[in-house]
Formats: sequence, C-alpha cells, structure tokens
Amino acid sequence: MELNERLITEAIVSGYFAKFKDSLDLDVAIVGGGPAGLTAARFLASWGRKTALFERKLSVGGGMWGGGMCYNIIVVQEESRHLLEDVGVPLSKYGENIYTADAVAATSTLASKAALAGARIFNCVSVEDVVVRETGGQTRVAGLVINSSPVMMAGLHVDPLVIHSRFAVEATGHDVEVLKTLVRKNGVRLNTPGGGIEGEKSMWAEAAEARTPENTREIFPGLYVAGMAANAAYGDHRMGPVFGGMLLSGEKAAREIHARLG
Ligand code: 48F
Repeated sequence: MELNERLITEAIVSGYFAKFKDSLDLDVAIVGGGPAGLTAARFLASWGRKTALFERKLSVGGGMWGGGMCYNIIVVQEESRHLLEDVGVPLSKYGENIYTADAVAATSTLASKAALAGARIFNCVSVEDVVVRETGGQTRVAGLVINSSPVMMAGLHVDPLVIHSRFAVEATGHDVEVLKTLVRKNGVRLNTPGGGIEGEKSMWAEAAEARTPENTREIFPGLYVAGMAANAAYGDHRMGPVFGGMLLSGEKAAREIHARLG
C-alpha cells in the first residue's frame, strides 16, 4: 500500500486547521496546561463546553512531571484524591492525609483525559496578550492573543493571531503571565485586596493548599484565575509538590464558569 508523503502532509494540515478554525470562538480559553488548567479543561469539555487550552511548551503538564526536585512522586491529600482516582490514577496512602501517586502516571492521565473529553489542546502556542472590550465603562477580557512558541523563542517580529472566548482562565502558575500583561497594558484594577497582583509568599503547604481553591475566582471580568496563579495573584503562600489544591482549583474554576455560561 502506498504511503504518500504529500497526503501525510495534507492530513496533518487539514486536521490542524479544522481544529483551529473551530476554536476561533470558544466558550472557554485556558492558558497553561499544568494540573489546574488540565483539570478545568477536562471538566468543561466533558460538560459540552467548547474549550481550548493553550500551552507554551511542547508538553502539557506544567510542574507536575517532576514531583519534588525531580523525585517523580506527587502528593495529594484526602479532599482531592478523588480527582486522581476518578480518572484511574492509582494512589498509595502514606500516613495521615497523605496519598502519593506516580508523577508521570498522574500527569499523562490528566492530559489524556482532558484531550479525550474533547478539550482542544494547542501545545507550542504562547499566549502573549488578551483581547479586551469595553462596554458601559467596564473592560472585559474577550479572548486571547496567541503566537507560535518557536516564533517567540526566536524573537522574530511576527504578528500574532487571535481567538475569542466568553471566558478565559489564567492558569500559568507562579509567573501569572496573563494577569501581568493585563495590568501592565491596561492599568486596570483586579478583584484583589489592593487591586493589583499581590505576589506569592514563601512556603507554607497547609495554608497554601487551603487558600488555592478559595483564591480561584473571576479576578477580572471575563477572566478566572486558577492554580498557583491564584495564590500568586491573591498574595498567598506556595506549597511545593502537593497538588491537591491545583486539582480542586481547576475543578472549581470549571464549575463556576459552567454555571455562568448558563
Ligand atoms: O506551573 P503549572 O504546573 O501551573 P499550575 O497548574 O500548577 C502548579 C504546580 O505545578 C506547582 C505548584 C504546586 O503544586 O506550585 O508549581 O498552577 O503550569 C503552568 C503552565 O502554563 C504554561 C507553562 O508552560 C506551564 O506548563 N504557561 C505559562 N505561561 C504561558 C503558558 C503563556 N504565556 N502561554 C501559554 N502557556
């Protein structure tokens, strides 16, 4: 049987651009494919929301692959273990309120389940800005400005492309890149105590884990914040290689956005 290179190319180009064209008007656009973004994407897609996730790197998974210090075991606690168990990740109990999982099994399963639920995952795509609209004196995030990661890495002067979304999720982790860009370019006030990005505090796992889901909310009209970005935005602590708060945060963002979409 013939294996025609030209046809292989056509299959890839057709498949990619069909997916891309069908993602130009989204219900939800998620920035960042760490545990929070992947969990939000899985729930939203499984509830029939047109969802895409944009990840700058070649692989999704963010900071979950390496466990702690590249010892590739992750920890979750009692209240979040269902979010791994429900997708088939085996857990082992290790003392009071601590469960461990293989980091590679957990990360690859979260990615696989999100993609198979119907979330469109665009890896190698960097989000460099947001789209804004003003109505009645209120600014709202209305989409994302995206570019090819290799273009960004090479520093080439190439204009981006744009997708529209009813809601966006800032799940870029410690760096809170989307929020930083939103504030820097538009001088807007966020829904935080000081109106800006409060900044991440040093390690305190228990406090940080409790606060991550609480900090998950609409931080600016049209824009939710989830995962470590939520703690960085609201001035809370980091927690290291315990991932329960990330999973619960992704689930909470998905539930709230799903309800808002009606
Ligand atoms: O950092 P990351 O895993 O975020 P998370 O889901 O989870 C945090 C934990 O991994 C860990 C922790 C607690 O357990 O503290 O750090 O909140 O994943 C964020 C992803 O966003 C991508 C980045 O490459 C990473 O995979 N990302 C960051 N900026 C952009 C981006 C951008 N501008 N465009 C696209 N992707």
